Amino acid sequence: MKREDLQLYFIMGTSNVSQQEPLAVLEQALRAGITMFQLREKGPNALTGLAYEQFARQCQKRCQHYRVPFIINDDVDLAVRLGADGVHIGQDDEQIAIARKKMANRLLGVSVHSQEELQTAIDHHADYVGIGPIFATTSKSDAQPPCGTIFLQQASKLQPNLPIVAIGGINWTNANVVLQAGADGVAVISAICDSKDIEQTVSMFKSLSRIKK
Ligand code: TZP
Ligand code: MG
Repeated sequence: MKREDLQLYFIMGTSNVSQQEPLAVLEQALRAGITMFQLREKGPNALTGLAYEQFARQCQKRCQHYRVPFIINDDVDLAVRLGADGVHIGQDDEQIAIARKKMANRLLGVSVHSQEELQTAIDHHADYVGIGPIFATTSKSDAQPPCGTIFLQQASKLQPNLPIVAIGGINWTNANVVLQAGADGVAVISAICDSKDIEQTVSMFKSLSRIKK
């Protein structure tokens, strides 16, 4: 994968937005320059079945238009069926080995929280790993406590060739901390979903990552 694609990784599901149509939020984020998108449809009112699949296809179409990789959270079979660019799985989702096999040469991202999980992800040829929650987050109901940047720093030093994205409570005022700690980019939900000016928010994030380079 191109590690620059992790620069500003936007994650969204229909429950993350209330003021606007989810697709309108995605469209604005894409137009403003997000570099990767993950559909993460979770929560009590999450779309299921056909409605979920149709929504996923609409998101995919928009990502294709902007040539931004379209990633699906957890659902490896849907990712394969849609021909998504990749899937992102956690430690509780479909086992990494099975996901790797099903995704063939498409992207596989894995959330890791320890050296052991990091090594397992590498052994199974994950394309990138996600590390977090770095800061406190309200966007994931079962999130672990914030882990800070120590493990992120260790992982980026130990695995300089592995693309790493940091996640959890990241906004444009604290993003520098994780970029300095070695992340290739930031994955965000609320920073974009709750923004009153998505174009400006995206620009601010992107100017930070340019400073790092
Ligand atoms: N995984 C770890 S924290 C998190 C996920 C999906 C939520 C990130 O959302 P936010 O709003 O950017 O803190
Ligand atoms: Mg998961």
